Amino acid sequence: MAKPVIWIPRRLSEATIARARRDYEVILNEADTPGTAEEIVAMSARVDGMIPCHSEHFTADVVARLDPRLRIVANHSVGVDHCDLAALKSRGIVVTNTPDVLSDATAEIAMLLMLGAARHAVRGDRIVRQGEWDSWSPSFMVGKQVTGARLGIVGMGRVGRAFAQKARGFGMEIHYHNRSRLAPDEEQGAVFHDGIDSLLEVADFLSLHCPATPETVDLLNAERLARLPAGAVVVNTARGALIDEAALLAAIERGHVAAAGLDCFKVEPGGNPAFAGHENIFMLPHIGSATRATRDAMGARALDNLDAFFAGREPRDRLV
Ligand code: 8YV
Repeated sequence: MAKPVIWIPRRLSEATIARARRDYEVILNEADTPGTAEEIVAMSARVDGMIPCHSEHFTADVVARLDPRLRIVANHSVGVDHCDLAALKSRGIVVTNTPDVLSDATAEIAMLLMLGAARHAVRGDRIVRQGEWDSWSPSFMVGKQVTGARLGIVGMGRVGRAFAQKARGFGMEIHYHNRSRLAPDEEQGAVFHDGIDSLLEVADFLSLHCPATPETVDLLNAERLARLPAGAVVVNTARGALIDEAALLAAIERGHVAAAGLDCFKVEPGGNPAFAGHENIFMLPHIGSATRATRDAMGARALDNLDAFFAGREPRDRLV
């Protein structure tokens, strides 16, 4: 039987590409450029499945124009805000994602951002690197201590829980808000807040781990930022859409928020140039899941989902 044809628009890990080529007829975008709407639509007439990243946008308009040949979108991502799931469902296209396998890598980046923001990593690195480190004093670059502080987590899914686990190693007092309260064995002593406002009031450090949906856009707005304790640190490894960036900038500029660690932005790639002048904003270019082991695991999970689908089984991570 002929192998199904799949499109891989981005350069996934070598192990992923090798396994894909073994089991499928692969069309790979060697240029590794984000798939445009026109490319997605054109490819849909040539392939049975796709393994897109969050850089390929399946908007309602794109989905309406897809060729009926395309039967499955097996995302290489846990977040699916780049996909109009309702539109894909109405076209009968199966959609999967890659949960679990990226939780630790993303939690590591949240930890890096939290520590780096709290302890002046940007300025410290710059002055040493640029030869501007010409004095030292006990009052020099004094930061905010993480150990023992209160950590507020918004979204206690897999990544939120992985981050909480790492933060326990720093003796942090964990508070969280989630749609539903976790079971005690998952909570592990974390304090549940059934509303976000009471969580914000105790969050010396606040880390966002919820998906971007129409309900969570600008979740962290001016009013909510004002609820944080003075000198709080904000961390975002989830999606840029969750933060009103102008409000965050204003809170940083007036010192109410002491620092921020951001791996995602409203505009990607690129980020927010207005943040660049503030060394207490520690920024990374959306690399939460970018470790070799995790990229291999994400690729394997996406291929497992495709394999199940083409074998007539239910893909493990089917969303619609
Ligand atoms: C990925 C992500 O790097 O999985 C997600 O939702 O945001 C990132 O970890 C990216 O989506 C890879 O396709």
